[in-house]
Amino acid sequence: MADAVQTPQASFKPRIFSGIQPSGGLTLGNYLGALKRFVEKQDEGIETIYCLVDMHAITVWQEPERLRQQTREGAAAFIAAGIDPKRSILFNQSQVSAHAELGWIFNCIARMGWMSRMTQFKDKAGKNSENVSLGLFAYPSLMAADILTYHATMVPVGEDQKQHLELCRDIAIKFNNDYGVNFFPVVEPLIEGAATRVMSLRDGTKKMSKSDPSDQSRINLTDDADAIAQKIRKAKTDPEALPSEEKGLEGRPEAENLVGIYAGLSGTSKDAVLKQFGGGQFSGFKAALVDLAVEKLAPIADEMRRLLADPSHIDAILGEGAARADAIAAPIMREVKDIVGFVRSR
Ligand code: AQP
Repeated sequence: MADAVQTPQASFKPRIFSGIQPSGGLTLGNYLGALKRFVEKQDEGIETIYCLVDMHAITVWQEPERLRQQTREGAAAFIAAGIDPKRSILFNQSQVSAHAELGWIFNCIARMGWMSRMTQFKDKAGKNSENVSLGLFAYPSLMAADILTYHATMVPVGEDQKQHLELCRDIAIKFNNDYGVNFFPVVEPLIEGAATRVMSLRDGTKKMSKSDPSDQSRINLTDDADAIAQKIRKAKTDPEALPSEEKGLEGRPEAENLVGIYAGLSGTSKDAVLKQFGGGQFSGFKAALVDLAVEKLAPIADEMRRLLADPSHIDAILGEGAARADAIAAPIMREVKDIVGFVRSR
């Protein structure tokens, strides 16, 4: 997108940043596409910074008390899923001012045309684009700021965020070229695993989303065993038996989705799942998927409930995380201000 020539990259320390919006309760899509992989990256020993992006959440209306609750619930989900707030930095975006400051500078780097091509904006704005917030339009430039204010080099995300990450790369390249510096890394998206795009349980062509009006379309991380079982049993399928190879899933979005969810939860591939279940009916496969989903997700929901009983403990974790995040971001922001030409007292 950026037409300028990229300057050679200085070497940047490997560092991971990613975030999730507290715009509702987290779903199985957030878990398989993002959270589960956040934990894997932490456990690989890479420096990891994870964020509840509450400033992104208010790009669409959020009831203030619900937003607070959802932010704590999101933090509880991170910890219950295996994020250790000592090994990773875990915080909420609005507590570190660098995100907003760099977001504004990037609003002045990114081009209107780049933003207009963002499919997520088009999907979310629909036919109502004159009436949505300016923040929703500028969402990807704040996202670029989230990442680049830490000089993060890798960003684990689900498939739906690929285009935003390409834009983040374009913003870094344009900033570096406009100011003749080699300051921001060109980030690498990490879109990996069998479940990078988990689809709605009611419609295999639509992404599973926390803001879908139908609760039956998703599995929430707070769902209990009964709700998980009921949603999987009712999940849309087709009348054919399961194929024995992955290519047999072509044109069968609901079947592909359930096989992908099984593979994501069990840490295998779709092919491996089909070797085990191919040729069988959905009823048997769904029963196995219920058992697997309950085995993996029920302990997370239990731990979330335990953590949420003490909101002040969660707030303290987020506060400590924010202080650690700020210690990385603030010196980078000072350099940005110098590069841009802002006067600041030393
Ligand atoms: N269905 C999904 N499959 C795989 N990955 C997914 N992610 C979200 N949904 C799926 C990944 O979760 C991370 C956080 O996403 P987000 O909450 O910041 O925003 P989103 O992608 O817009 O998620 P939702 O659930 O659809 O939220 P709403 O409904 O509020 O817009 C990202 O890495 C994303 O890829």
